[in-house]
Amino acid sequence: MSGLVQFTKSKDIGVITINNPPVNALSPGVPEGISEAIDQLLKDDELKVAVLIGSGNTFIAGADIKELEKMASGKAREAGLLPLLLKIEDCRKPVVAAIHGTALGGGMEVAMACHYRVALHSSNVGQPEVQLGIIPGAAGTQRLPRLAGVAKAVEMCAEGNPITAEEAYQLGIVDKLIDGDLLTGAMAFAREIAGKPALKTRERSNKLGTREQNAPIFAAARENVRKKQRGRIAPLAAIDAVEAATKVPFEEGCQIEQKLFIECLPSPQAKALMHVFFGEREVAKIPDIPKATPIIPVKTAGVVGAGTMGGGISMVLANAGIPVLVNEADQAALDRGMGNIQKNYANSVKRGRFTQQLVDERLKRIQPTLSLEGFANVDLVIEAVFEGLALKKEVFAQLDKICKPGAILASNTSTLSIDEIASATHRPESVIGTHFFSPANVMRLLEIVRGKATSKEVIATCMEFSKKLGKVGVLVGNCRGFVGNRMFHPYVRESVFLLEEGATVQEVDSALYDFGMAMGPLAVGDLAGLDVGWRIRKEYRHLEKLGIRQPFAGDRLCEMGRLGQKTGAGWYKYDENRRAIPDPELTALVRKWAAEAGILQRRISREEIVDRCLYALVNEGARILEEGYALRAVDMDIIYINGYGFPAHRGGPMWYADTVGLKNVYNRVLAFHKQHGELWEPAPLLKRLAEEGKTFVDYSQEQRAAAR
Ligand code: T1G
Ligand code: NAD
Repeated sequence: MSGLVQFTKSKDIGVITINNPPVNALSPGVPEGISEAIDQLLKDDELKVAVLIGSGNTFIAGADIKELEKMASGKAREAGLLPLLLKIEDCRKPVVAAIHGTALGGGMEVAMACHYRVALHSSNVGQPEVQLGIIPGAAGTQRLPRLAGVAKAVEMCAEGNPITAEEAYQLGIVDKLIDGDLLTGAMAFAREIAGKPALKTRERSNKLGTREQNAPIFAAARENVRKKQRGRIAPLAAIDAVEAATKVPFEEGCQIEQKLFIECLPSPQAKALMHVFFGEREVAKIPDIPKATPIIPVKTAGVVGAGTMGGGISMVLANAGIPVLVNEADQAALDRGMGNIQKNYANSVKRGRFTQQLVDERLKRIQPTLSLEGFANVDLVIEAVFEGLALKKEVFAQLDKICKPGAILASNTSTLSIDEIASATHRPESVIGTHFFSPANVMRLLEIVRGKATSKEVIATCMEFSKKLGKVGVLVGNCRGFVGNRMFHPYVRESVFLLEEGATVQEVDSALYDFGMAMGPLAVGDLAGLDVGWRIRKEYRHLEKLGIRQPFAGDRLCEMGRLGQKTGAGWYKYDENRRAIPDPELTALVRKWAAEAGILQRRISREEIVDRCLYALVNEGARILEEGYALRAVDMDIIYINGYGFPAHRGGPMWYADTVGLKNVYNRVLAFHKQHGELWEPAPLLKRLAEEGKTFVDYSQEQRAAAR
């Protein structure tokens, strides 16, 4: 038997152990090993029953996604798991799946083909395939409704979120919850059921419901997918497959599932989502920072400034169990900040997200203070005062005097230089940027900004800490706007140019919304406040080259007091519930301004809107990548998906450009360059890769190889 699966005997129980670290994925050799173990179980007359268990931290986390990627691009073929699962299910000696960690995807499917399932309380089970752009491929959509009932099976297969062992037990997926040692508990259970007939999941039908009962369940599930997973194909395919389980016999249902699985696997969405899966893990790897780099323990924290961001950041810390001191400039601001935090938590209780007790515990961890004295003992400080260099330097100089040696001093600045801020201290090695996104307690992205003196320990700690906070930390270099906002700037610029050239607000926003963005760029501007960009533009106006077109309509809006949602009007008008209302008068006004400025008005296609906005972003991305401010193209993809509402099923902006073909992107950029001038100067890296027929992924791989 391969080293990936071991078969041992313990009196009359055969123990099949999967040993394929780190997550016991069903890589080549594992299914074969299980199959051989079943043969041995059947051959050996002493054995009455078997336990199937995973070694290490988990049961089976599913198919090997690296293999799926190869299959998706036609580089590998696999027989599939279905024959193995039938073999397990048809085995006349019962097989008990013993679950700890996670039983996901193919792992869940193996467990459901076993005759019984026992699980540790701490474990989770699920069919997460849709999150990879595919559907269960080994009868998960057929066996799960037979165990869990149709409604829950549809939800699990279409949304992909795992459930706890506790819930799985309530639903009948798991037969027994185990306290203490899993193998001991599983063997005791196996002995209890040893003489009994082996139950076959595929022969159960009492939970499959009637057509009348099921029709509204499927209709609601489809509607839900259209709303919450806009543009994705796999969730709808998963629903079709579960529906088949309720209408046709098991074997036929499996064929329908296979057909849908094979359609999803090579789809651009599946390739993009698998890229995102590995990308989210890759961003944690920093080439010059070894895994063994010491981590600074962060047990307590301080936040300076309790405004929009400081308040949200304090909640993020408290939610992760860290006691936080929150400092403000004066009592009124402190009361306002604490009031907002309390209001936010109260809303989560109202919406049923948290219990009152949980919120009380969290609130207790947030201590308001007007003095920085208490900051002498904290391990980490996050500064979130107004965006102004002089003020930030003053705050850091104070922190330098007060904080203990080794404390991490972080700034939430979105535009200022971390090196400049660090220069106000005598310990620039302890200074770093932690750029949270608004609302900080909701958005998953954390840009971690490395200054030129920031120590490896401080970087490693912040990367690790981001996970504890439930964020995806992406390390970026210290350039203006860092990575996310630097790319966002030309994207927004083009959206305003398009208005000035004759597109309407809705045309611009709906083209990008339909592409898959969570919101159109103009609606985002209204949400964030148009004055943010206005102020930055005014501050940096002296750096603008003369004779180069700049968008002006946004600034005019600000001059009129239309700052966005907060003033009831920006690009849109807003009703008292902050619902956006199109404003034809504004369109007319922009057209008038444009005519006065001599800008030709024309009809603009949706395709041009998408290309102008996204290729401006990608062109800047190519510059950032070549300058080394982002480590890899995929880092920018992860930034955009988690911080800017870019659709994950398109893989992020750089991956999207790769899929369009860099030659095509480059040609379009060249055409815009000709038409619109200097701002569209193609990035040298984009030009080079286009000419060499390569992708951004190729470039990142070459960079990695060269660094070795
Ligand atoms: N295949 C290959 N590699 C995997 C993997 C998998 N299924 N799961 C994890 N890894 C790698 C991961 O890239 C990382 O590598 C390391 O393991 C640790 O992961 C037939 C078609 C299990 C909850 O979608 O959700 O079954 O970065 O950092 O936080 O119907 O990994 O160290 O080199 O995430 O402890 C369905 C995906 C597949 C589960 C563990 N299964 N995995 O989380 O560690 S499709 C999934 C996870 C399928 C069938 C179908 C999580 C985890 P490296 P990690 P973690
Ligand atoms: P804000 O105006 O809402 O809050 C700033 C707070 O800092 C105010 O409550 C103010 O009273 C307080 N403050 C000012 N001086 C202080 C001092 N000396 N000591 C203690 N407190 C002081 O601003 P914000 O939107 O929370 O932004 C804070 C920082 O986060 C800025 O650097 C900003 O660029 C950055 N940022 C903002 C966003 C966003 O969307 N708002 C997103 C990412 C980053």
